[in-house]
Amino acid sequence: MTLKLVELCGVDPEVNFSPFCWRIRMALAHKGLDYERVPWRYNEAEAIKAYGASKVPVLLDGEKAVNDSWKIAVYLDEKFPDRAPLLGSEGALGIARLVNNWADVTLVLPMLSMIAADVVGHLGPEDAAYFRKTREGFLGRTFEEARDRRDLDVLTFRKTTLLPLRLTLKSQAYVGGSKPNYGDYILFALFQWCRTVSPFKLLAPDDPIYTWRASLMDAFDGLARKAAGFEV
Ligand SMILES: N[C@@H](CCC(=O)N[C@@H](CS)C(=O)NCC(=O)O)C(=O)O
Repeated sequence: MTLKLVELCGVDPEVNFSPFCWRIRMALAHKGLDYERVPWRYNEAEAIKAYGASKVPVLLDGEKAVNDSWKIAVYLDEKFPDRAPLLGSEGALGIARLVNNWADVTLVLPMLSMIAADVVGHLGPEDAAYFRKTREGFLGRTFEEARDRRDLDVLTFRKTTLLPLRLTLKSQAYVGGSKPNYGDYILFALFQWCRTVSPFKLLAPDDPIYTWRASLMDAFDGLARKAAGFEV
């Protein structure tokens, strides 16, 4: 039975601009699993209700539906134990959970603030209105206000917010050590989300994080690099 991944897209189904969906695209590639991509847009809430979901990604495995990217990653390791582990030992899973929470609590919002204005042009009118209303609520400012301050915001983001990742990559090639694991995909997916919809340069080329991102863009035969997006 072919796996299916319900994933967020713009008017163009190739524009997949969800950090959470990109985590799972990288995870499925890591495990070498084939799957069918099912495009989903914000105005199709009904379509995923049947799976007990209000957000994507949703992974469909025959009759079973798994939603929430973290739960999907854990499910993939449990269901396909003979394929390359995403999380590995109990200890690795515990640390990856910390990375997942760090990403969601500390990184998503500042990144959204810097790229939100660029998302709107990729959406149909109904989704654009919904996206603006909900995300301006999260940000506490309009997209235009956010865009106007992003050249300053990015300096703090690079220097301070990303420092834990930079320090880690100074000692090891990947979050997973010598090879990438799900910890890398959690964080990489955030950068891939941004480059899918925005030409804004979140990283300076002399940053070890830039090199790490480039390496993951090339992984799996350039899955992420070949996807719709900007050169950043
Ligand atoms: N914790 C969830 C978050 C998923 C999430 O927020 N997905 C967004 C797309 S990036 C969504 O589906 N939002 C629907 C909406 O805002 O109505 C996960 O890791 O999968």
